[in-house]
Amino acid sequence: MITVYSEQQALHCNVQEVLSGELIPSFEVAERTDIILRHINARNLGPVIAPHSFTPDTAARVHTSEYVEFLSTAWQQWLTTYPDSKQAMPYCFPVRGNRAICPKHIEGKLGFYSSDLTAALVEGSWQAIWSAAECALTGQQLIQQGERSVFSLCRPPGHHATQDQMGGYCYLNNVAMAAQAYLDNGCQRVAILDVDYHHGNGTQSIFYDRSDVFFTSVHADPAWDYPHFLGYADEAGEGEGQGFNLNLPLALGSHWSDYQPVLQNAINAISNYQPDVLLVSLGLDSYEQDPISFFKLQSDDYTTMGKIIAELKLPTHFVFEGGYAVDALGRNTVNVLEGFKKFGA
Ligand code: Q9C
Ligand code: ZN
Repeated sequence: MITVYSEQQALHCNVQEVLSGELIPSFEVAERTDIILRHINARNLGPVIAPHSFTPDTAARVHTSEYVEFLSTAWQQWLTTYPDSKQAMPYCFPVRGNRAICPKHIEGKLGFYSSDLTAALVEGSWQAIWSAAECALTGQQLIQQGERSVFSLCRPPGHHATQDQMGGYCYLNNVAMAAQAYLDNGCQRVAILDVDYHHGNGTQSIFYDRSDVFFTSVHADPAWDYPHFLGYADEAGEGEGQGFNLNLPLALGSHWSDYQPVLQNAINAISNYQPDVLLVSLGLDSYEQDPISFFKLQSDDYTTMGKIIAELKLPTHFVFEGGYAVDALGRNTVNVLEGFKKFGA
């Protein structure tokens, strides 16, 4: 299996987040992809290649062009206002009863284009964000050229990013950009399976009123964990998209024995949809030792997860999302990919 990875992604570093009332170093660190690369090489998963170049207008297929323009220029705008600052972070948001007008001041713009205080921008962020998108889009090209499976080792992750909001460590929605690119290049139907511990609220909202992308997600009950305001079981899609969104929330504390039958429901729904290609939002934060999450999956369970996904016998494009137990992240990620490779085909 080919892995697509860019060293530029490490330029998004030394970021802080607000967690439990404190400003702390972000759990979303560059070491996450380093350890995965080490395991990919040690276990001979396959070649690791750099992404091809794409122009930012590709992002405007799923994001607003104003948001993409903002992301690419926000750091410079922030520095003009706060010359010695190391990090741009929002503090004020357009909430219930507010106007949907983008302010002129950078501080207002940051809030307008954010959903929370866990997606700060630093000097190298845009280069990393765009490189991650290129990793996803290069994976899409490889699959459409005939590869049966590809791993886009994207960082920062993407599934919490909506049409025009960053949040949850996410800026551009890598998996959504890839899904749109499949459709723009001849596919009729794309399925997205999101196994990150957190609901993929950004991906869901981007495709919520469409039938050409089927989104299904197994995640922590939003009544009890992030992203808090989306991810309930009754969100089934709207308009044309009615019936093409399937949320499968699980209680905090769920083990593989709880997870596996629900994952199988998602797999059956994907099979019925008969997509041309399967995208997997591959988050490993369902692991028992994850520092910010509350499922109880063990390392061997990820091998089984890969095997279950392989049973669909679809061209499969894995896109990396969350997972913060850094020491085990390489093992767990490659377990999924190896499980897919060994038991699939
Ligand atoms: N107490 C991804 O996994 N903080 N993002 C939640 C809950 C934000 C996770 C804190 C977690 C974002 C891609
Ligand atoms: Zn997550």
